Amino acid sequence: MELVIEDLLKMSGDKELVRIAEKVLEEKRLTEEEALYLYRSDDLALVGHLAEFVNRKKNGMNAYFIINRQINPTNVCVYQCDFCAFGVKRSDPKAYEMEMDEILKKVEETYRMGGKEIHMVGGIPAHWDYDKYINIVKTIKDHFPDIVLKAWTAVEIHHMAKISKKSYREVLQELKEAGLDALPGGGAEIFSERVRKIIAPYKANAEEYLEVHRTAHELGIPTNATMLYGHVETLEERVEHMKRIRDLQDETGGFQVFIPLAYWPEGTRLGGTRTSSVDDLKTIAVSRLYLDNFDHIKAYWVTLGEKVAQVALNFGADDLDGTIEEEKIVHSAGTTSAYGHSVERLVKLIKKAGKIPVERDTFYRVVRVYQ
Ligand code: V47
Ligand code: SF4
Repeated sequence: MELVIEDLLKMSGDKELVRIAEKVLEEKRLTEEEALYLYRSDDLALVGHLAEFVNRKKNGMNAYFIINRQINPTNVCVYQCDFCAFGVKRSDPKAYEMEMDEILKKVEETYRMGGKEIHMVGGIPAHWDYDKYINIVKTIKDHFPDIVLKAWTAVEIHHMAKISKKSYREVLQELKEAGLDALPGGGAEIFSERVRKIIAPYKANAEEYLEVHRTAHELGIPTNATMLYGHVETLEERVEHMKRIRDLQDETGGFQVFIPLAYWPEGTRLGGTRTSSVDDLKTIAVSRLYLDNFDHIKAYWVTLGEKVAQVALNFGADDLDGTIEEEKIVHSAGTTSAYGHSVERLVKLIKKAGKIPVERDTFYRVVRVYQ
């Protein structure tokens, strides 16, 4: 790998790119300007090789996946973010709310299949009270104490704090006592105030998102971080977003994985076009290179598509997420990926990428290696 990078460096006529590459090889931290330079570079092969070089130092040839299920208990949402085709008003014919029995049935199916994780997030319905969120967590964990519950985004936690007049700490502590194990990374979008005003003016802002995650880390609840890219943001705003996440990770070390989410425009009020594969791969690579304090970068197959996600495993990513079963959020916005994948399919995707498939749990502990 180093030999290939050396050849690519020799062929590159770009002195600044070569300087940054040498910095990466010496394991030095990149500045925001350098991350931006990599983003703007046309030398996708070199940027990708550098990211993969760093990834292999951290994860060897392992590529992770998990047997999990996404459950979205409701799509009713007061916020109506312009990039989202999932959240609808309560009066919308597409609006739904799951009963507790339905949620438990889905958890049970996953549990019987050997599933390790339930990833549960939804819209923000104005008529749900605080106890409802706590009860959903408690009921799932009372019935299935072994399943790991990664539930409610920072946006939902912020909302719970608002309606219950409790602090983030109190809400997270009560959820933890009810059985919550981890927080997913959703709701981050892009932290820039300019962008948030356009795409998501009403929900928790950057400071609130980061404060929820900081508090969760302090309480020993691990969390994930995301970035929704490819809509109205600039490359500078993407790097600024990653900087705020890297800074918090320096402070707490509580993030497990960074997940770039490619924007899908269909059926959204914001509209726009899909990201290119080059942009997707560069975003994976730059996040691997810039976020030197993250062990894991997820190539989320739902937004990237199976093929780009598979290639991303050679551009710095080491995780595909999981079997998922029934993804609804990005499917509402037109993704052409499957709703879920079998273990066999994920194992094959990873093997064909030249990597070793490793089934993991939510905390990246190894469950099974598929040699
Ligand atoms: O916050 C909404 C995104 C997120 C669209 O933590 C869209 O392991 C693309 O965060 N096009 C929720 N994306 C999903 C999420 C997630 C997914 C997988 C794993 C984890 C994890 C977290 O979905 C939202 C938003 O950023 N989203 N609309 C759209 N039109
Ligand atoms: Fe609601 Fe989340 Fe969709 Fe925004 S992104 S409308 S908060 S479901």
